[in-house]
Amino acid sequence: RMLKRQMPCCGDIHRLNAPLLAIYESLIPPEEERTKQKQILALLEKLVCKEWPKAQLFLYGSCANSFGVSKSDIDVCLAFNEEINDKAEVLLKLADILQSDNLQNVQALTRARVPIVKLMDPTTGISCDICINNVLAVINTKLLRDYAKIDARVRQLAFIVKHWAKSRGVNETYRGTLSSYAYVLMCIHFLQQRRPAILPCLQGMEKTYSITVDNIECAYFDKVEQLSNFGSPNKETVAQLVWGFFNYWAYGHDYANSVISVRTGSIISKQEKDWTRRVGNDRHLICIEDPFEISHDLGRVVDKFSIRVLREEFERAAHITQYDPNPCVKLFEPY
Ligand code: 3AT
Ligand code: MG
Repeated sequence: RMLKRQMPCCGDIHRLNAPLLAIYESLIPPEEERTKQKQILALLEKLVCKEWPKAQLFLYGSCANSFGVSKSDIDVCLAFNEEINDKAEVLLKLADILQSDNLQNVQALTRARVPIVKLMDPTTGISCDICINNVLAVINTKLLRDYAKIDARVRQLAFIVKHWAKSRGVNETYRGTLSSYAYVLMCIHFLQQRRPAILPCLQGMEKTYSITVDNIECAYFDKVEQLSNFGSPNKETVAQLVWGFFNYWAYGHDYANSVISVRTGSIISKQEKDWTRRVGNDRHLICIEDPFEISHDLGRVVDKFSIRVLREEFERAAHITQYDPNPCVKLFEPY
C-alpha cells in the first residue's frame, strides 16, 4: 500500500500547474512599481549629474533583468568612464550629496565586498543600493533579460524557484547558500538542457552584441525577438519544469564532477576548470560558472554544511512537488 501511494503518477503533476501559475502572477510587480523606479533613477541622475556630469547611471539586478518580484530593492550602478582607484572616497562623496537631498537612511558601506551606498526614498518607500563601475553586472543583467524574452516559462520557473529559495532561507550568500543570480542561471541552464530545448545558448550563436569590460569580451546573440518560437516544440508546463528542476538538483546532478555552464549551454567538468579542490575559502561543492567571468564559480560561497542544507532542500522540494496533497503551501512554507 505504501508503494502505491508513493508511485509517481504522470497525470498528477498537472494538478500543480494552475496554482503555480497563480503564485507566479501574484509575484509580478505592478506597473506602478516601474514608474516609481524610474522616478528614483531620475532623481539620482539629477543629483549625480551636478557633481559628475560625465558619469552614467544604470539599473541592474532584479529591477532590470525581469526576474524581480514585487517590492524588490533596486540596484544601481554609477559608471565613470575611467577607472576609480579609491571607490570609498567617491562613495562618501556620493553619500554626502544624497544626504543633503531629502533621501533617508543614506549609508556608505565602503568595506563591503562590493562597496555601496544604501538609501531609502521616503516618497516611494523603495530602498536602493548604488555601486561604482560594476559594469559586468549591468551586462549580465542584459543577458538574463534577453533569455527571459525568449520563452514565458523562463520567468515562470525562475520566479517560483526564487520565491521557494527565499521562503526556505536558502537565498543567503552570507550564510553559505546561493544568490538570486545563481538561481536564475541554474534555471537558464536547466531550460537549455531540456529536450527539445526551451532555451538556446546565446553565447554560442552569432555575436550581434559585443562589449569588452574589465578585459573580458562579453558577446552573444541578442536579437532575441527572432527566437520567440524557439521553445515551442517543447510542450512542458511550468509544473513539469518545476518538478524537473528540483529533481535534477536533488538526484540528477553530478555534484562531484560537473559544472553547469550557461556560456556553453552544457555541463563541463570540474577537472577542465581546475575546480577540483578547495583553494582558500572557495570550495566548489556546487559549481555554477559565471557566463562572462568564467573563472568565477557562483557556488564558491557554499561550504560543507550549507551544501547539505541545500541538497536536503532540493530533495524536500522534489518530494513535495511529486507527492504532497497540498504542494503549493508546503513548498513555500517558512523554514
Ligand atoms: P533579488 O530579487 O534582489 O533577490 P537580484 O537579481 O537583484 O535578486 P542579487 O541581489 O543577488 O540578485 O544581485 C544583484 C545583481 O548583481 C545580479 C547580477 O547582475 C549581479 N551579481 C550578483 N552576484 C553576482 C556575482 N557573484 N557575480 C557577478 N554578478 C553578480
Ligand atoms: Mg537585488
